[in-house]
Amino acid sequence: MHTVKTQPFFDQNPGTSGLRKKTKIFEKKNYAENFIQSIFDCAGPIRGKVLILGGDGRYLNKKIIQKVLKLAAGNGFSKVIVGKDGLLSTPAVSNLIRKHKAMGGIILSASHNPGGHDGDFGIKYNVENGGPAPDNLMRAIYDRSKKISRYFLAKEEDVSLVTLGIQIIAAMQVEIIDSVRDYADLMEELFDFTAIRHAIGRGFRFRFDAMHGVTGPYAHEIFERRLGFPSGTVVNGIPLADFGGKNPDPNLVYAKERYDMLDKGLDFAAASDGDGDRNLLIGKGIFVNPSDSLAILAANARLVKGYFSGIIGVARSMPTSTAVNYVADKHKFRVYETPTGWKFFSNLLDAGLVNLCGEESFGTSSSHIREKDGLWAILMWLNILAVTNKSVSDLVRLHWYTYGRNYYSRHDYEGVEEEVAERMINNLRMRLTDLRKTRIGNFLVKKADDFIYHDQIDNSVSVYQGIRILFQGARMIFRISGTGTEGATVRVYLEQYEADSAQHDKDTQTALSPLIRLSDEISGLKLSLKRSRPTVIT
Ligand code: G16
Repeated sequence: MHTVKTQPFFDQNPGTSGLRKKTKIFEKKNYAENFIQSIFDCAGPIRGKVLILGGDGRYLNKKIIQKVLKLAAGNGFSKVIVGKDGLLSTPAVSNLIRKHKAMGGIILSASHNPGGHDGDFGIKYNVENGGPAPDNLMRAIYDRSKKISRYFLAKEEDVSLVTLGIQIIAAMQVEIIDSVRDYADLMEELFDFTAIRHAIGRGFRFRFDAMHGVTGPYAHEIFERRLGFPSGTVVNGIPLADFGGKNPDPNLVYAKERYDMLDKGLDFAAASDGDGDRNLLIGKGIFVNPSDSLAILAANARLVKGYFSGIIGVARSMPTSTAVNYVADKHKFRVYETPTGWKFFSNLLDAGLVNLCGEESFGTSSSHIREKDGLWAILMWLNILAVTNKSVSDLVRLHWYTYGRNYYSRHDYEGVEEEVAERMINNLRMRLTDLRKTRIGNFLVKKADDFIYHDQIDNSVSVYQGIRILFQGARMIFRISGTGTEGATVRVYLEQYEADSAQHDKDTQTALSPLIRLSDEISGLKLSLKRSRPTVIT
């Protein structure tokens, strides 16, 4: 065991989901060690505890796994459970923490951000309930990282990540496990695989794009081996350090090929991101908006084996559309509105107040773990499609007919200078009082505020969680992303409710155009950011 002297870095401030930076920053001497030791210093007594460890396979994954193992041994863990080849999806880590009653888990991933030497890297810490570390712990870790002067290390040889079984470093066990089996077993418990097999027998055609992220091995096992979809159903299934040079981001821009694929006779196509917690869903001629997906899953959950007893409550992040609220009104369950970040759902899930959660950022999941779960969402859809024998498009349209349609879109302005972005948001914040009760064009402002979240379980308060301007049946929200690694990303979320089914076939951007114009008028966004259009529209 060695105590190694170090100097603090002052930029290890975790964002929405762990510490995310350019890969090259993580290559600086002691950079990763400092942050990991800061986690260990703050996460609670370690001696004799178990840690789960894995990542999405991106560049640096294996190297940092070896560092975490030596630091874990140096800090007194009794055992670290690691996915074979250093691979574990974010949902799989959450499941393993719960299954092994581990103290927590470290996930090496920058999620949907690009990988490779010129891309991004990230370190996330999940706590004993399997969920992302709460805000107060992340703040403590950041504070610690600014003062750190030493870390504890076992100076041992690297561990082989290929051989399943137990190895020892210092006095600590390292168990290399099959990354996929436990997670695939859990999915088989929750979903009716027989019903999905019958749909395959009826000629149902499906394609899954793993985008060279971590889900490839999971998807081959679940879709092809266990469910019996033909081989070739899973594409880009080999995890690569640079995701094949593409962004492992399953939005319509980066996964356009999947959308185009639907013309080739498929019934359903889906994709997941680098670490397997996001999902993209596409049917013939239709992209399922993540907010709509949440609402549709809530409305149909009772059709699915693991959810026969129905929805207890749903939590959605504040910017996620209110589509699920219309389902809740009809089916009499409560909707909780939380800030952006999966960590805010954990308390509600632990307290048994909700069993379904979702975010506009392509994340949906249930109480089976404490993370968003890409393959879970896709299997939930497959199960519903199989038992209803309806097409994706029919299900979505029937849903809109029953509950109304929430036209919804997010406009992202990426790579903005941080100061410029902050100034724009601050200016808007200062105008909120004046905006209240004013009429702008056809829109009467019902409410204008800066979202504050009071967690009813631990009484914590989170401020500055997004500027919201609410109208009758419409909303616009402005916030700065907490996951970017280059400058700031300004996000504008736009939503317009339409009850009349004769008006449900409009193009989303066209339907939202009055609101889009108004959002610029109110915020002066394009002028202050010096941009004529968003970088990405989803
Ligand atoms: C992370 C968080 C999500 C959040 C998303 C976007 O996802 O886990 O809860 O919605 O970032 O956050 P932001 O709008 O601040 O960029 P992931 O998949 O990147 O880990």
